[in-house]
Amino acid sequence: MSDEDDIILAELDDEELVQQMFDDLYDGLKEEIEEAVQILLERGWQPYDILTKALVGGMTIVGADFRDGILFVPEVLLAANAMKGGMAILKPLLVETGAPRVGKMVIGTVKGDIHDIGKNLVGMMMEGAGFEVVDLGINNPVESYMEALEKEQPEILGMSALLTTTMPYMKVVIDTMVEQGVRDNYIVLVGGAPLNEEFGKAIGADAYCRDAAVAVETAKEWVGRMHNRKSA
Ligand code: B12
Repeated sequence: MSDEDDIILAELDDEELVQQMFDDLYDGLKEEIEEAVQILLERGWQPYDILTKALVGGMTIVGADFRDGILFVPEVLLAANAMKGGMAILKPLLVETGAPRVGKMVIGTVKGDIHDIGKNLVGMMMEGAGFEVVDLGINNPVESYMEALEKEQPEILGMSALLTTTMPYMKVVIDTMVEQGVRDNYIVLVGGAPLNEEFGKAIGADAYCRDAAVAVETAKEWVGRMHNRKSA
């Protein structure tokens, strides 16, 4: 094509390419995002840096314009789809092979909520750190969590919520765990943009994690403590 807008990604320097990825993510251009991710990998970028600097960075811009009514659901879905394309390339690279199993996590987005990008990112990073991850997907009622805990016997339960209207559902799950006498058998980690530490404490979670990197650190710390407690 001789279109003057037709940019050749491989000819951009790193900074320009990341800027272009912000634009392409904004426009929901999955193939371009995938190509750019490959280029950055070839240039020696760490998968985690591509994820956080280019993909999450771009999604932050999308998020701001969605909030301000400049973008609408269909556009954001396309952006999310483009982001997932990039994440799919990075996933096997973030998931180290042969890493000793550190623990197991069941993770899912709560009932009424279909946001899953953040949850998927946490799952990927946890796998990369050597955890086995069982992903329950989106829109999970309390029953799915309880069944999965019983069946999978993980050390950790992770819940994600992106809406102020769905985040209180995390408490429904924790209260049910308490009622059934199993709360103390698990480490409960919660996350999602509208949450904060105070909310995590108020609903009885063990920790709120603001991002996937903190989730990994927190999970390792708590699993270490749990094992020490069991062997004491
Ligand atoms: C993408 C998106 C969508 C996409 C979701 C696609 C998908 N597959 O996920 C679509 C278009 C479907 C969507 C729909 C809606 N959305 Co929306 N969406 C977003 C957006 C722009 C980005 C979210 C995202 O993916 N962020 C990137 C990831 C990487 O970040 P993250 O999710 O926060 O996750 C990180 C941390 O929070 C943490 N974390 C997350 N989960 C967990 C779990 C655990 C266990 C741990 C430890 C950590 C952790 O780690 C993650 C990685 O670092 C946000 C804006 C925003 N600022 O968040 C709005 C936003 C969340 N959406 C919003 C709204 C209102 C909606 C709709 C109701 C819109 C509508 N009118 O229909 C619907 C709701 C549908 C539903 N029932 O769930 C509002 C919520 C406002 C509120 N106060 O509740 C927001 C804040 C936008 C806004 N400002 O208005 N949305």
